[in-house]
Amino acid sequence: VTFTAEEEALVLKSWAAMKKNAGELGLKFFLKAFEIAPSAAKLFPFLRDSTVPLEKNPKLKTHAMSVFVMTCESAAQLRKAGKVTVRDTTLRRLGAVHAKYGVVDEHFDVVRFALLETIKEAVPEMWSPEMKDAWRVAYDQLAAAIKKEMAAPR
Ligand code: HEM
Ligand code: ISQ
Repeated sequence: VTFTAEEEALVLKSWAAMKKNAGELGLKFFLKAFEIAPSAAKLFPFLRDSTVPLEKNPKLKTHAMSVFVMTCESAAQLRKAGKVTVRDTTLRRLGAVHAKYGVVDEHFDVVRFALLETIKEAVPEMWSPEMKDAWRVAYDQLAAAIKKEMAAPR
């Protein structure tokens, strides 16, 4: 896919504005995803086995942030190489982890919707159709790479 410097900049500037509130952002992101697909929460072992309330879960912020960070990296890779260039070993691990926990295609749509909504609410003053599209493409390309790895015979 073609991904321009302008599209990359839209992703990176909104992330720069958001990451100061990483904790709150991470919680919102999870809550949105689980509001749409409550059953998806059960896929996360650290939530399923947890006795503390969601907002106090120490793993939540780091987990949610990795989706944001990887999507930003995806944007940079798409601009430079025209494709996602996550390291092979990282991709293998991501494919294996998501396959193991029973993640399916529909879950990726739920997470994309939650991601875009979270960003829209975090930076309403910057939000635009162009920004939404840039995040969507970066996420979809990354998701496609993970899904492909999930389906690969090992
Ligand atoms: C774990 C990223 C989509 C559910 C992870 C990890 C990362 C990650 C970095 C940690 C892997 C590790 O332990 O090495 C992403 C990205 C996604 C994505 C970038 C989309 C582009 C999804 C979707 C679901 C999901 C759609 C389903 C709702 C999980 C679960 C784990 C996980 C259940 C395991 C958590 C644990 O080990 O405690 N993901 N993920 N992910 N992800 Fe995702
Ligand atoms: C997918 N994988 C890891 C962490 C996540 C946090 C929120 C929503 C989706 C996720």
